[in-house]
Amino acid sequence: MTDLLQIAPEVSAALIAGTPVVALESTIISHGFPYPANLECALECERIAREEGAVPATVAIIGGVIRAGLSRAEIEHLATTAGIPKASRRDLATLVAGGSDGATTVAATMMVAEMAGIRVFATGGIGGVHRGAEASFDISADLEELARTDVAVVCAGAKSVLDLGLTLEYLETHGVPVLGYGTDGFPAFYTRTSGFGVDARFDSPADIAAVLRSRRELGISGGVIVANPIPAEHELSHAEIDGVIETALAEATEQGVRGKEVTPFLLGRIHALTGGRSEAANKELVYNNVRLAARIAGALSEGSR
Ligand code: PSU
Ligand code: MN
Repeated sequence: MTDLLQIAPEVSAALIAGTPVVALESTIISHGFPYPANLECALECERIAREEGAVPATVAIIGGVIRAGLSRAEIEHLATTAGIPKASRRDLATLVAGGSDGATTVAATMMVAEMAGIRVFATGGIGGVHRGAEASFDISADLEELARTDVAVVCAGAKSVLDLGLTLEYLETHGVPVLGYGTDGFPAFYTRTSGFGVDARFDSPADIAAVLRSRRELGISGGVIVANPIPAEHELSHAEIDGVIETALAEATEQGVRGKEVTPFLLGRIHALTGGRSEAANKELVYNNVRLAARIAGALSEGSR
């Protein structure tokens, strides 16, 4: 496995020393934002993790090698190269065997984080059950991964392009706790509320770390969602975003967009239709998640010393 998974020396040193590490995904770089916002976001995430005392481990596949921890040149490569495959669980081995690059989704990044021994991962929003899934069967592999893989995912909830009610039902069925950070409500990415609740509320990173520690002591495996609402000053209004999402969904149906293209298509259309306002909000919520993830990783490493 060591030849196929390369952990950057700085990441591996931190893991051995038990100091904080935060995993970051790369689908958000190659498919979540246009250039140059993607590069700016990826570099700023790494900077914030460091500022908070954690080593960032951006995950991707580079030339058929799974990597945890990238150089600046490699991040630039992911941000500027067109057509880097979106890599979820089903794609990992194919891309490795083919010597390809791949931009890892939440699902694939969780897998790599677990392989590397990284316990906390920050992203923007998770994939979920799509609206109309009763006909399309479009349920993100992120949910299945959350059911099985032992990593805490700090996110701003999920976009309402998804059916958030069904997404939460799916998580409940699979035993994935949804922990609200400073909130009783499940956030809807651009907005702080969705009308749905969380399973439990916590107001400090140490309290979330305590839950992760208890799970480990009890031998409970699988993922945990830490739902961290977008900061109020960057929130969009429900009125603004709901209309845009309806338009983007209608366009996707009209154009027959399917499979792994659905989520990137919707993100691209939302960014275009809001004239960059959603892009700015998207960046800010990701930064907010990286900050919290670093603090949770810090609290975990405090407790293990
Ligand atoms: N949601 C976002 N931004 C993203 C994604 C989801 O708001 O960039 C990406 C994540 O990498 C997530 C993936 O894991 O899309 C889910 O894709 P799918 O719905 O095809 O499983
Ligand atoms: Mn899908």
